[in-house]
Amino acid sequence: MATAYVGIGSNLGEPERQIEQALELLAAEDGIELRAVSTLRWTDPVGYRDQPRFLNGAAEVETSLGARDLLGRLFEIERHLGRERSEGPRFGPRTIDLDLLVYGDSVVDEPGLTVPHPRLAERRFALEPLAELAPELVIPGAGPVPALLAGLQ
Ligand code: PH2
Ligand code: MG
Ligand code: MG
Repeated sequence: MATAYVGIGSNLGEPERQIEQALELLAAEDGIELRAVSTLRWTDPVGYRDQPRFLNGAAEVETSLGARDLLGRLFEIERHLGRERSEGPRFGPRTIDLDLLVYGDSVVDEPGLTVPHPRLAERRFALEPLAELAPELVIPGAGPVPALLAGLQ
């Protein structure tokens, strides 16, 4: 079993509803136990500015799946909830985004799988929910969450 953290975001359609559905689907997956969900917060878009604000949060899961299988389930849930990957700008608007932020103490950088998430350390909208769920968490290869947050301007 591994403890993993999933970043959650939505800024199209009905974000509260899509996030609620995503969490229900995640909890229903074989091999995934939903342990905790952070509060959700509205955040200014990062990376591509001309889009609606995001509703962001994070979830802690306990899983018997490997990182790649867990990521595959996250993609399936995104698809199920109407996420279209082929359209729109990079970092653009999305109905639902489930990102594998951290998988145990794994550091992996392979085609199709990078953990910890490559942009986690620079994203307040992902670090703040993580800090709420696991204030002691050390991001493998990057450092403690509070130190990463303190390093952001
Ligand atoms: N996700 C992005 C790009 N920019 N900005 C905020 N505030 N929240 C997000 O979840 C987000 C973003 C790409 O995944
Ligand atoms: Mg994302
Ligand atoms: Mg994503």
